[in-house]
Amino acid sequence: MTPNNISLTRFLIEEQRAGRVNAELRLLVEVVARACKRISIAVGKGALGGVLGEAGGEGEASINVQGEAQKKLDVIANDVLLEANAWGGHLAGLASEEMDHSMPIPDVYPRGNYLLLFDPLDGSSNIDVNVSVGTIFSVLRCPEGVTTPTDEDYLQPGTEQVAAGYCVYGPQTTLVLTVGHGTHAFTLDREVGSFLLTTRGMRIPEETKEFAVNASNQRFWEAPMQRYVGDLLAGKEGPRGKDFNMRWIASMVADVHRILTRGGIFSYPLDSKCAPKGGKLRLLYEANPMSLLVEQAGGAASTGRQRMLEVQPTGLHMRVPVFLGSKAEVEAAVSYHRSHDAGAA
Ligand code: AHM
Ligand code: MG
Repeated sequence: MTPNNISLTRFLIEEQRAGRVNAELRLLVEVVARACKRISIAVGKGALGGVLGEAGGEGEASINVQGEAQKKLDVIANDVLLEANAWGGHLAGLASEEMDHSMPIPDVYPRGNYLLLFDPLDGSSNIDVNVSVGTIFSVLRCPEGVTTPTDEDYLQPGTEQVAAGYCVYGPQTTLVLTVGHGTHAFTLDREVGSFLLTTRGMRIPEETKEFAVNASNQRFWEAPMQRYVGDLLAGKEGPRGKDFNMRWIASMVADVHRILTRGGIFSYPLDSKCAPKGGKLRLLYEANPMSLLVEQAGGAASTGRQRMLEVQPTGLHMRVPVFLGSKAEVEAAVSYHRSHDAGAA
């Protein structure tokens, strides 16, 4: 039950009255939320909708700009978001994890002042096994005087985001949103078809006893990460003096949703396999929007060496190491990197 029956629409109108969003940004968020409802329906149909498996014809997998085989639902979710956002007049352009380059809004439609970036279906390796996946999005201002934005116009640090969010398609479909004034969760009422506010002002506990990492990469990690996780695993008897629990869903959206709900630290560190690319996760489509949501809920986000939101992007598909979640634990992970680097220097 929602305490006040506040729909996303009403929430945004109240934010607009309070001067925290303008009409254009309100429309933008509503359009993204509507697209997420459509994606949620497609994900929910699974095998019945013929949407499972890889995109492309028999024997010819469709490969995206990341060099990864696309799932059918990756392509469907991308198309839904492109189609929904093209015509409303609120955007100047869009960029997607699934597309080589950004796309200006077609000339036939009016262009607005915002840029929308998204990972249409994050964690898509989980689709076929019926585990939660999600959509992540980030909103930037189109630079002053630019009418036809190109890739360079999207290379803004995360501090410039005016809104960010994700929608997790799990047992419930939940949209988590920030417009820079707290992080709020809305659950999809499937009978009514609208998102209802279920948590206003999410807060991540500062301390935690839970960490998330793909431990199968352990032998490829850098020395400070080896030491950090070694100390977590040593538990009560080790230098941290407490036992830690571990969780790894392999869907960033689902792992971050757990952390926003009950605390924890999420990490995808640098390892020798992903080092040539800079990391595994993408700065603009994954790390930045999640970092803004986490900071707005009282948590912290870092590459291990720098506050995530201050990283200057050098490319649309730039990758970074990621540590985010409960503030004290992120600071602990950062301190292992700091002392390692100081020793090395
Ligand atoms: P994707 O955008 O191609 O789905 O990849 C991102 C996902 C994250 O959701 C998740 O945290 C990570 O990749 C899982 O990686 P791994 O399979 O190495 O554990
Ligand atoms: Mg992703």
